[in-house]
Amino acid sequence: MTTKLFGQRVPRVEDPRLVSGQGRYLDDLGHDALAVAFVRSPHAHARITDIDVTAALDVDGLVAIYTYDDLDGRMAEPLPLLIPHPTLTQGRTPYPLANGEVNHVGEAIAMVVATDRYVAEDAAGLIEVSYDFLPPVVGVEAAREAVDLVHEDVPGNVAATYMQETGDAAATIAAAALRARLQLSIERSASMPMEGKGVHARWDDDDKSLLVNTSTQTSTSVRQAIAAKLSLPVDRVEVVTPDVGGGFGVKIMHPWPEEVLVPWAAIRLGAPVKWVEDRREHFISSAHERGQLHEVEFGYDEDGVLLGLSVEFWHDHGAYTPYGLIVPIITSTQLLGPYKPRAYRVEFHSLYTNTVIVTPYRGAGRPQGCFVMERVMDYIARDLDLDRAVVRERNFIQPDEMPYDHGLIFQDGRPLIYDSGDFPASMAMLKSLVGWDEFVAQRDAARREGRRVGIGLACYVEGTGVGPYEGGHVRVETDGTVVVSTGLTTQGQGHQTMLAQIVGDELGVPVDRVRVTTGDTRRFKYAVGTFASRTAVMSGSAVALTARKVRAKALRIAADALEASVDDLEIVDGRVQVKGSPSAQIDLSTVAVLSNPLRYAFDDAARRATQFAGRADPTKPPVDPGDEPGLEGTDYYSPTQSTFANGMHAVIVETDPETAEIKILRYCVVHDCGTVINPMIVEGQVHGGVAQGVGGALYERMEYDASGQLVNASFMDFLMPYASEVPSIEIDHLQTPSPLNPLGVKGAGEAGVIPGSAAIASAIEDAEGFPITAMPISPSELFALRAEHPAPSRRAP
Ligand code: MCN
Repeated sequence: MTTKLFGQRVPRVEDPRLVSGQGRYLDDLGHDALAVAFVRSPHAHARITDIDVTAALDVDGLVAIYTYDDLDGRMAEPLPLLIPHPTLTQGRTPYPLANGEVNHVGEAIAMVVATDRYVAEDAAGLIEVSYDFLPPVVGVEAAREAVDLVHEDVPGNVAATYMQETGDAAATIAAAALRARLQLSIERSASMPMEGKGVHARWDDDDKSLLVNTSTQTSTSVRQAIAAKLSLPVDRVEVVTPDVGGGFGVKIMHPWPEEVLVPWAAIRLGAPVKWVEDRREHFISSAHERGQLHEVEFGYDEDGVLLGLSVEFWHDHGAYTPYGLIVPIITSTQLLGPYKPRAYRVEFHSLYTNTVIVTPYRGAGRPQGCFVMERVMDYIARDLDLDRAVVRERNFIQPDEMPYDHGLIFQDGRPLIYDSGDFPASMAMLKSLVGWDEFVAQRDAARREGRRVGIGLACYVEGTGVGPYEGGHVRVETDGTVVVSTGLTTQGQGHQTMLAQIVGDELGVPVDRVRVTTGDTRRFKYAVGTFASRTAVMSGSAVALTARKVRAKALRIAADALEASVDDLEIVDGRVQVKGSPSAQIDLSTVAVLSNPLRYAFDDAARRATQFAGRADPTKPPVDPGDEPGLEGTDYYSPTQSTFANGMHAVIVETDPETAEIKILRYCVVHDCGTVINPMIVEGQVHGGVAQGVGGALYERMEYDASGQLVNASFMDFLMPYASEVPSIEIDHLQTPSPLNPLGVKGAGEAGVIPGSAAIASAIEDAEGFPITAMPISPSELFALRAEHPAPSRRAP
């Protein structure tokens, strides 16, 4: 194999198209379609007593108005609970359109279809909904108190309580020389992809088939969901995902109500129908995450070794639980990071509130868990006057302890077993990258000048590449193009490039000869989806295995044509040749013809194939008995467990002594995602993640008032970091290959975001000298904390 693409900084093949405006996003489709606008609840909790559409009926261009009463068949049932769990005994999911009650601002009540969106919005504005108000439950505290209930049949607002324990945490903590308790919280935030959700559906009445475009992370699951909800045979439904302008988790949900309502209306109306989410809808009717309150108790010894850890937390789950308990389960298991307390108990309560539902947002429960664990590490260091890095080092799982079994059950229902990683080596790299040991002198010098600077660090482990499977199809066309299809969708991660690198290496062809399709169920029907940083591991491995199959077939056919032994052949620059004797060669395109001689009359490769007359003879069977025609194959990869990536971040901040403004001076990342397929893409992924981590630490939060109104539901008020707030990011890679998959890879897509809040809290604490227990933190909150901790009482970190 001479074409070495794996591990190279191959420029992203999709970028010229995307950055020059050639991308085709959902709203670029369906200009002839009818447009949808929704009437959404302005109230957080209410009974609907009447929906009066009379005034809307006179609007010119109105086509239809639908409410719950119009829904038929399975459309009148609640949407599915996608990931059930034995403890989720009180799971609740919404109806596609509200059935008599609304449980958060933004819940859809009526769907208006019109000739264009303006008309649809005008008509929607004329629909009058009458309500009986119910008391809203907003925030974890109110949900915990349970004075009012979100769902009257769910006592205590508790959707589920789940506990896991290894060892005896209470006894271990009680027996420890030192003990402490912390209360730690993270507020709600949400992914804000540039492109919101959107659906476009066309019904072919002759064929009785439906073609749906949707901006999703999981086209195959949307297809199944639409078929089930609309009572259509699955083979009559295809879902094609166009370019997706970001997802970050929110587009995992399937089906979103709109994903079944739009196709349903397209069938009823016999016309194409489209809905594109606007930004306000994205704020109030898609999904949020992160909101959790943690009570932590721990025991440790004088060396800073964490002995026992007990965490109880309350997860703000919003009004419904369609995505199950995935987020709090991830927090509860991934909280442990690279550490190994002797005993660990975790219990969480998933609470209903009258707010938007929760789906995983990049990092998915890990930023909260990392924040908790790293606050514990910093607490121990501060209490014992030890270096914070040293305390971490004393608690690390060691490389020779891999694979490390925590004795817990992970999100995929399988044991939480770390497969690889070298935490001491990562820490050494991080300390050297950021200049950890030199920083104290710099900090003290800055202090003498009246400046407040601080350094912080945080470590995490991230389960990636969750199963159960992913597949790929690879075909060599008779013009030598290699066509790769997977069922996964792509939202900007560079999958076309990454998969082309893998297949290019396996088949000995350059990247520009490989064309990759994702998210089109007409091309590949079986897939799980793009989330949990699983594509490199799952689809990467699947297409590698597939390409190996195709390679083996190519070598077999070429060996026959060249009258050589398979073992003597190699593929170089798209040609199969005899090793050491490159003049004996055959183009892959010609091999493709030989595998399918019906192409004989049509192209150059076919003409070239005539020199290998025996195989190109149209009267001869195209393939050997047992072979399938075509130089192509399909394969699947199905791992026994997740693979665990890890990373460590260090950040230097400066806080303004007067205004409490928080500035990031440096941000350093050491990242271990096993074998790196494309370092440039991984670094891009880490950059994007860090930007979201900075946002989560310093700016982004969903501000609900007590009545359940999201008061910052626009980019005027929901602060996201600009380029000016995102520091330049220094990255080093440690590569400890995963033993679990054929490529040795671990995921990278969420890495950057996970330790943001933990590392920045640690740095602010270092600069200020008092504990930071809640994130995000704004300058005004820091200012208020300073008042609570007047300078003399502050403790030098
Ligand atoms: N990669 C690599 N070598 C590795 C691991 C990964 O080169 N050892 C590269 C791959 O080329 C892949 C990219 O990194 O293209 C991310 O790979 P992976 O970690 O497998 O993550 P996924 O492709 O499954 O993407 C999902 C992940 C998640 S969960 C969120 S959320 C997220 C993210 O990706 N959403 C994103 N990154 C995003 N990036 C963009 N632009 N938009 C989103 O919505």
